[in-house]
Amino acid sequence: MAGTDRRTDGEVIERTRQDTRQPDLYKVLLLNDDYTTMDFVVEVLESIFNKQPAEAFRIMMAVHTQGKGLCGVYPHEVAETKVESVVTLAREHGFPLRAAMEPE
Ligand code: TYC
Repeated sequence: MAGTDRRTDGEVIERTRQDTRQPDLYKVLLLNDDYTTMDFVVEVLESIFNKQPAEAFRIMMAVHTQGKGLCGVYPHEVAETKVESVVTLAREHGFPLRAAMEPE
Protein backbone atom coordinates (compact mmCIF):
# COMPACT_ATOMS: atom_id res chain seq x y z
CA MET A 1 0.00 0.00 0.00
CA ALA A 2 1.31 3.48 -0.82
CA GLY A 3 1.31 6.25 1.76
CA THR A 4 2.20 6.44 5.42
CA ASP A 5 -0.22 5.90 8.25
CA ARG A 6 0.35 8.11 11.28
CA ARG A 7 -0.37 6.19 14.44
CA THR A 8 -0.66 6.75 18.16
CA ASP A 9 -0.90 3.71 20.39
CA GLY A 10 -1.21 1.53 17.31
CA GLU A 11 -4.32 3.36 16.19
CA VAL A 12 -4.57 4.79 12.67
CA ILE A 13 -5.35 8.49 12.87
CA GLU A 14 -5.15 9.44 9.26
CA ARG A 15 -3.87 8.16 5.95
CA THR A 16 -1.64 10.89 4.48
CA ARG A 17 -1.71 9.68 0.87
CA GLN A 18 -4.15 7.69 -1.26
CA ASP A 19 -2.96 4.69 -3.24
CA THR A 20 -2.82 6.35 -6.68
CA ARG A 21 -0.73 4.04 -8.85
CA GLN A 22 -1.77 4.36 -12.48
CA PRO A 23 -2.00 1.40 -14.87
CA ASP A 24 0.61 1.08 -17.64
CA LEU A 25 -0.78 2.63 -20.82
CA TYR A 26 -0.55 1.43 -24.41
CA LYS A 27 -0.97 3.25 -27.71
CA VAL A 28 -3.34 1.63 -30.18
CA LEU A 29 -2.34 2.29 -33.80
CA LEU A 30 -4.10 1.62 -37.07
CA LEU A 31 -1.91 0.46 -39.96
CA ASN A 32 -2.32 1.36 -43.60
CA ASP A 33 -3.08 -1.14 -46.35
CA ASP A 34 -4.12 -0.88 -50.01
CA TYR A 35 -7.52 -2.59 -49.79
CA THR A 36 -9.53 -1.39 -46.78
CA THR A 37 -11.81 1.44 -47.83
CA MET A 38 -11.43 4.89 -46.33
CA ASP A 39 -15.10 4.87 -45.35
CA PHE A 40 -14.66 1.65 -43.39
CA VAL A 41 -11.64 3.02 -41.49
CA VAL A 42 -13.63 6.13 -40.56
CA GLU A 43 -16.44 3.86 -39.36
CA VAL A 44 -13.97 1.87 -37.22
CA LEU A 45 -12.60 5.05 -35.67
CA GLU A 46 -16.10 6.28 -34.84
CA SER A 47 -17.52 3.00 -33.54
CA ILE A 48 -14.53 1.43 -31.76
CA PHE A 49 -12.49 4.50 -30.78
CA ASN A 50 -15.43 6.87 -30.16
CA LYS A 51 -14.06 9.57 -32.47
CA GLN A 52 -16.19 12.38 -33.88
CA PRO A 53 -16.51 12.27 -37.70
CA ALA A 54 -13.96 15.05 -38.44
CA GLU A 55 -11.37 13.56 -36.07
CA ALA A 56 -11.99 10.07 -37.49
CA PHE A 57 -11.39 11.39 -41.01
CA ARG A 58 -8.20 13.19 -39.89
CA ILE A 59 -6.77 10.03 -38.29
CA MET A 60 -7.73 7.90 -41.30
CA MET A 61 -5.88 10.32 -43.64
CA ALA A 62 -2.84 10.34 -41.32
CA VAL A 63 -2.74 6.53 -41.49
CA HIS A 64 -3.26 6.59 -45.26
CA THR A 65 -0.41 9.08 -45.88
CA GLN A 66 2.04 8.12 -43.11
CA GLY A 67 1.52 4.36 -42.79
CA LYS A 68 0.19 4.34 -39.25
CA GLY A 69 -1.70 6.57 -36.86
CA LEU A 70 -2.61 6.89 -33.21
CA CYS A 71 -6.21 6.01 -32.32
CA GLY A 72 -6.01 6.21 -28.54
CA VAL A 73 -4.12 5.35 -25.36
CA TYR A 74 -5.55 2.76 -22.98
CA PRO A 75 -4.70 0.34 -20.16
CA HIS A 76 -3.32 -2.99 -21.44
CA GLU A 77 -6.54 -5.01 -21.40
CA VAL A 78 -8.60 -2.24 -23.02
CA ALA A 79 -5.96 -1.77 -25.74
CA GLU A 80 -5.98 -5.52 -26.44
CA THR A 81 -9.77 -5.49 -26.76
CA LYS A 82 -9.66 -2.52 -29.17
CA VAL A 83 -7.14 -4.31 -31.42
CA GLU A 84 -9.25 -7.48 -31.33
CA SER A 85 -12.44 -5.54 -32.13
CA VAL A 86 -10.78 -3.84 -35.12
CA VAL A 87 -9.57 -7.15 -36.57
CA THR A 88 -12.87 -8.96 -35.95
CA LEU A 89 -14.98 -6.19 -37.52
CA ALA A 90 -12.58 -5.84 -40.47
CA ARG A 91 -12.57 -9.59 -41.22
CA GLU A 92 -16.38 -9.69 -40.99
CA HIS A 93 -16.37 -7.08 -43.77
CA GLY A 94 -13.63 -8.80 -45.78
CA PHE A 95 -10.94 -6.15 -45.16
CA PRO A 96 -7.29 -6.81 -44.20
CA LEU A 97 -7.13 -3.79 -41.82
CA ARG A 98 -4.64 -4.26 -38.98
CA ALA A 99 -4.14 -2.57 -35.63
CA ALA A 100 -1.21 -2.71 -33.25
CA MET A 101 -0.44 -1.72 -29.67
CA GLU A 102 2.80 -0.47 -28.16
CA PRO A 103 3.78 0.80 -24.71
CA GLU A 104 3.25 4.55 -24.37
N1 TYC B 1 -5.06 3.11 -47.97
C1 TYC B 1 -6.48 2.80 -47.98
C2 TYC B 1 -7.07 3.16 -49.34
O1 TYC B 1 -6.44 3.87 -50.12
C3 TYC B 1 -7.24 3.54 -46.88
C4 TYC B 1 -6.80 3.16 -45.52
C5 TYC B 1 -6.61 4.13 -44.56
C6 TYC B 1 -6.60 1.82 -45.19
C7 TYC B 1 -6.22 3.80 -43.25
C8 TYC B 1 -6.22 1.47 -43.89
O2 TYC B 1 -5.68 2.10 -41.64
C9 TYC B 1 -6.03 2.45 -42.93
N2 TYC B 1 -8.27 2.67 -49.62
